[in-house]
Amino acid sequence: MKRVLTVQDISCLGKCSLTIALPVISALGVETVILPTAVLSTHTMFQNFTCKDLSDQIEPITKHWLSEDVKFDAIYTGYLGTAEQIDQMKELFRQFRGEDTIVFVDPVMADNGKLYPAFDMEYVKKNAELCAAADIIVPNITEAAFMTGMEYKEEYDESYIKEMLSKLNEFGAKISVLTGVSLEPGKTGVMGYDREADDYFVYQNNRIDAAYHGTGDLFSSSCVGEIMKGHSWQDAMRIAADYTAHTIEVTLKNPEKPWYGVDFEATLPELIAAK
Ligand code: PXL
Repeated sequence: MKRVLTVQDISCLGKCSLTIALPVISALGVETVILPTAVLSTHTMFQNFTCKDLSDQIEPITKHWLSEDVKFDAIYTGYLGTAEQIDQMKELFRQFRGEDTIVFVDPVMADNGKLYPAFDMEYVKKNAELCAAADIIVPNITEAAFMTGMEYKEEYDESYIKEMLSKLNEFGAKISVLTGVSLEPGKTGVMGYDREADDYFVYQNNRIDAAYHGTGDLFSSSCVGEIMKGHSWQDAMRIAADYTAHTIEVTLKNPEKPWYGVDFEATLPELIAAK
């Protein structure tokens, strides 16, 4: 069985980060090892959330794993709390990256043109360094605009996305993917660039007019799981994009839906069956 390490926070209530990554990747038949970076009462879109930073646990936990000679087929990082934790991740990659380990970085820090409340430009710079140490990166357009210094645009054409991908590619990851890319009215999806193959990949599905929290984590987690199942990165992105879009649709139809996250629990069987 493939084994993934995922490093992100636990938002106890909120359906994001580890409370999505653990069930989704496990459901795909992949052992999921977790390293929580912080425990929050809820994600940061709630008011008055509590937060306990766990940076001081990273070294003892990883040291123990090293003594147990633990290996990972993939390492997937998502929301991290501090610039210091990003440095800890770079060290963790060095310690646990085997010849075939895939390092997947989702530089979660911003959306809709704005940084999340906890972050500043120092954190952006650190995230760009983390992307440089990855094999696959999946920023959204806002995160990529911050990291590349390009202007954030809501209206754009393919040349803007290609320029952004080219600047991301300069960081050094093998595969750079932009999420939330809309190349036709009414559509949204991903566009990626594979440096070794010098090849672009575009996948668009119908745009649903709703912004839900945790959908980026759902996309990344299903993508990592599908890659571990043996899919190419392009097929994994397609399956993950379809699954995320369909989950938003299903959530919208639920009269009792929570405002803070999507009903991925209802659609997991579809992901497991997806080809
Ligand atoms: O879904 C991204 C995410 C993860 N974890 C925490 C968050 C957010 C987005 O705001 O607040 C704690």
